[in-house]
Amino acid sequence: MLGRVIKFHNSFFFVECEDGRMIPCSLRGLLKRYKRQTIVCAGDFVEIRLLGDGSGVIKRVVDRKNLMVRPAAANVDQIILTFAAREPNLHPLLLNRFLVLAEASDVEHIAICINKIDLISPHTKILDGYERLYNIIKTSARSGQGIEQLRTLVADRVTVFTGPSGVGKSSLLNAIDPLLNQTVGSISDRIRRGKNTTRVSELLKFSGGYLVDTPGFSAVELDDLGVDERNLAHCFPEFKQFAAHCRFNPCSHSHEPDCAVKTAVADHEILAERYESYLSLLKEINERKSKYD
Ligand SMILES: Nc1nc2c(ncn2[C@@H]2O[C@H](COP(=O)(O)OP(=O)(O)OP(=O)(O)O)[C@@H](O)[C@H]2O)c(=O)[nH]1
Ligand SMILES: [Mg+2]
Ligand SMILES: [Zn+2]
Repeated sequence: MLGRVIKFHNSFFFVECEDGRMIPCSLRGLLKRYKRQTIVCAGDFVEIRLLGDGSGVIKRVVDRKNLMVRPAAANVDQIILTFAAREPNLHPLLLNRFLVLAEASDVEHIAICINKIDLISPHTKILDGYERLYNIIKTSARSGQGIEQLRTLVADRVTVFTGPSGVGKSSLLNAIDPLLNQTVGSISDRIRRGKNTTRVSELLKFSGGYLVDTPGFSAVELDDLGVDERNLAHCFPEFKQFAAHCRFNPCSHSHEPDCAVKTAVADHEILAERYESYLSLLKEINERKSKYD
């Protein structure tokens, strides 16, 4: 029988089957040997065998369209990168780091959601210039602003909400559909426990698709996710049309002469802030590399 892994909980993978049943499944011995959770993760399509006691065994994982490593989720259609306008403040370098992670995961649709828009004045400019690069939605889980737009965007897709802790991902899911009932944490809860409010990734049914709430995280090493000095530039889609005209190939767009990307930055065709984030991430990757070489 075929089904889709909805969540991992109490050492069982919960598989939603074609007939609508939810079957707790364990891994077959062969798969278990790998002992790595990404062998099977939320979003995977799997073939299962039913056992007499109502549980099942996962026999095979169907080839994935894509795999997000952090948080682990497979066959994702869309990432909505969520930040807060304030509390916590929005840092462009952190935003660009998350964008690189999103670009590296091979997911077709990437959007940016700026939540807690109720905390700033309507005239405050935020992510000026980014609207040419990504779809940006301004929301408030508190006032309801932008929520209808979010509902439209997530219909019929598997959408993963990522972003730092405390920006309001769980609150947004509840605003989209109160029945989803995700736990929302106050900042003080979070400091007291030193942990995220949301702990596990789970696919939640909504409007022909699924929403995935995820625990916020801050720092991830880019090279752990396979982003190195050669492919970092590919995670900045707006560099592409210029990179073809650099004198050197490959060009790291940092120290080389006649670099068309640097020219585009000087001509304001590429946002200076994006290029600065690129250089910081490149430096970080190279420093880590020389440390381990
Ligand atoms: N003012 C305001 N506060 C909000 C808004 N959305 C969420 N909050 C508050 O922000 C805090 C964190 O919200 P959560 O939804 O738990 O944040 P999260 O991103 O899910 O956090 P993690 O699960 O730890 O990753 C809570 O106190 C919410 O009430 C909003 O639109 N405006
Ligand atoms: Mg949460
Ligand atoms: Zn270049």
